Amino acid sequence: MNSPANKVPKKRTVEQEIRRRTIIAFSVFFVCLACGGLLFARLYNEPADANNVQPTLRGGLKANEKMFSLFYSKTREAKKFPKSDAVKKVRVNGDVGMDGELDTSWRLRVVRNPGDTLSLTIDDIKALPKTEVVFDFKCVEGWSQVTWWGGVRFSDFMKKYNLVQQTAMHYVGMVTPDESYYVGNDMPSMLQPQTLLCYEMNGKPLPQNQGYPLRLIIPVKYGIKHLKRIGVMFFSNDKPADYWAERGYDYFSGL
Ligand SMILES: Nc1nc2c(c(=O)[nH]1)N[C@H]1C(S)=C(S)[C@@H](COP(=O)(O)O)O[C@H]1N2
Ligand SMILES: [Mo]
Repeated sequence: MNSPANKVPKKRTVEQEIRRRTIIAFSVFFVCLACGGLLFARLYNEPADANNVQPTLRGGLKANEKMFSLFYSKTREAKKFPKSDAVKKVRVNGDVGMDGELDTSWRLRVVRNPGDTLSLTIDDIKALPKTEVVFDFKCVEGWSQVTWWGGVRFSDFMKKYNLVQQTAMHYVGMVTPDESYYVGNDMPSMLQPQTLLCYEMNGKPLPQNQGYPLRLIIPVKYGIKHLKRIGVMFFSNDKPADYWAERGYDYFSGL
């Protein structure tokens, strides 16, 4: 049974071994190439959805989104910085829905329920307790900046205006006054303590091109979600329309 003869492996010559390994390497290479080719052909020929994204790619994005929202915790905070780290010259990026200057007729319209809209002045909002955040603002384009913002915590705002019932909804939608830029954010991210209805930057009123008189600051999300110049705010269980998600970006856009 265990005779030494059985244990001696069949010896290959060096040339045989090289040939064997070469064949394996090429086989693996061609199998991978074929798989890659098939996948590419499939994606290439697949009809795009209404937002110009192939369902397979969209599926990947959805899976990612699900994974990240599973890991999301309401208490998670974006890294904090001292005010002295905040840049003086804050980059201006994105001007959709920002045409022209706003005058004093601006109001924040909050749709408490369909057909029941609250109308608030900027002084109403400034009368609420102020919170400041200094965090690293990140844009999907690949730049980031430590910036300093002031305003009322969204969660404080919801309490003060008796909107606690609405915090049970899954999403908050926001739209610019001209309705050309719009975002949807999930409620847990909105209720996170660093999320602000923001009216100050570097301790001064927001400049026009940075969202005067009121913008969203939501540090757990990429820049695309920080809507400037809020006109209307509403609550819903379905995903509100989202400008960049419609153009193929991740709806969750979490950090
Ligand atoms: N109304 C409006 N808000 C917007 C945008 C826009 O085009 N219109 N662009 C977004 C993007 S992509 C980024 S990175 C941030 C930039 O904010 P900032 O101009 O204050 O740096 O605003 C976001 N909010
Ligand atoms: Mo951005």
